[in-house]
Amino acid sequence: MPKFYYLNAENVALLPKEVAIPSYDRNQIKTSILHIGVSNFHRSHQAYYTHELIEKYKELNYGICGVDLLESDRKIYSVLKDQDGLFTLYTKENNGAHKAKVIGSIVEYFYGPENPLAVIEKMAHPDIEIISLTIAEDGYHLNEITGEFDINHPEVTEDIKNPFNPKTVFGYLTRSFKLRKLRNLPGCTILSCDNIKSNGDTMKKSLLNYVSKIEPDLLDWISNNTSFPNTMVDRITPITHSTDIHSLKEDFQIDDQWPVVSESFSQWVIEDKFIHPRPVWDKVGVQYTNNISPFENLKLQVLNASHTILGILGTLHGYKTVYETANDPDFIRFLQHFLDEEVSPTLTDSDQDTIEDYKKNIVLRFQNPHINDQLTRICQESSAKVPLFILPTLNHQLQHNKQVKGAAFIIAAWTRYNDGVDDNDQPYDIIDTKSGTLIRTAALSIQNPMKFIELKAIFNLLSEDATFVPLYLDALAQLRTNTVKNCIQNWTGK
Ligand code: CS2
Repeated sequence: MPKFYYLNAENVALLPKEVAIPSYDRNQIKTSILHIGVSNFHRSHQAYYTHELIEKYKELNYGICGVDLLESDRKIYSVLKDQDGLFTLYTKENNGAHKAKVIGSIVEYFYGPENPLAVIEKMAHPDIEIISLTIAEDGYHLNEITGEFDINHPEVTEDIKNPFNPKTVFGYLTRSFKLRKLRNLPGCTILSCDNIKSNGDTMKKSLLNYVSKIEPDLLDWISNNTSFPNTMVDRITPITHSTDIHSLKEDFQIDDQWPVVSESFSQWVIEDKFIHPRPVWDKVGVQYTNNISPFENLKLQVLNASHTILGILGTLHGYKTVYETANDPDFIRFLQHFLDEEVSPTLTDSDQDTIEDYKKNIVLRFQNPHINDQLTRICQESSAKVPLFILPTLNHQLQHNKQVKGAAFIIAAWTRYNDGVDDNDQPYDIIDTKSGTLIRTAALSIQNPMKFIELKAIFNLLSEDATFVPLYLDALAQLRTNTVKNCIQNWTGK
């Protein structure tokens, strides 16, 4: 008997009993969801919920067709091809309990760079009722200040010039909608699953802006035949480590080239506006709502903001994981202080008990010692995350003449983070589309401390705010002469 089984359709039934495997016949599934961006997060979240729906309620009409559009996605393309779309979801709880479940909901896969026309045809196929997206914060090409679509982004202008060979999701959607219209087919629901406030509305606005430049005749069709529900998505999903691949073999006899690890917690709230009857995802834990805003605000301004803060501060200290940082009382004290004093007052659409429970719960989730969530993942693309997760709180507090000392410290720490060297003089990589500007400007701010916040493309007019500036300058001066740990100890009065 082999010690482990290579994961594919043929071998899945041979796996040991402890592994949950699909009990449904995957050949009977009709594909009605097309998902763009088959990331780890998509696999631990939307693909998981859809698998549960098929598994528990035999809803065979909800298969997923995975699609990737980026050159950098070649690996997932080849893994899913080799494994017949199957992969393992490896969940790990705080107490060490862990489970392996083979997810079977991705029944087809297309790779854009290899055959863009096939992707466009599939997106226009009448069976596809939902096109869902995880294209990450920077995939929306938003201008950080205005929050509006950046029509001059180089990738967008390329697609405008080459509409038949698109690279961006905007180019692909436009071509496929054009086909649907020409063929008199129904439209579909576009379901954004990214951590952006009003992600559906944002996608709609951006797409309409793009379409107005390239296919203005399509605008009415889109308005009448598509919908863009806003969603709140949540499940901490780190990158997969070779140790995870190894322990799945050891503990469960599964040889999976790219399993997905996640916490057991998961949440998905979706605005109830679908073009076709909505999937009954609510049977497997999804919440449909007509008021998404409180859910979005809690998630983005509390959880994602806290991640960004621990990511920046922890990296400066020399920590590598969320878990280490969240188990250090100094860092948690700083975080809690910021959440209590500066974030909670902005969450006017949630009641106090809900906010308090939420804050407690995220800290427990961050402290899970079995989720090896690297700070590099958290800090990646901070230039898109800080404006989404930290600046709304800061701006709200400033507008209401309320406390911004914590937010000023966080922005100063982000400036110091872009020096690229931690408090032990160890260098780290800054992985960001804007890394050149960030690193250069952080260096200039050693001589002229105002320089970094004068990056108007990120901070808008913050460098002119008389309340914020002195707090920021003071925090930056401290961070440049002292370790982050000492600074937060002083800061929280310890
Ligand atoms: C993280 C998220 O890097 C980040 O922005 O905060 O990926 C986070 O892990 C997920 O939103 C959790 O649901």
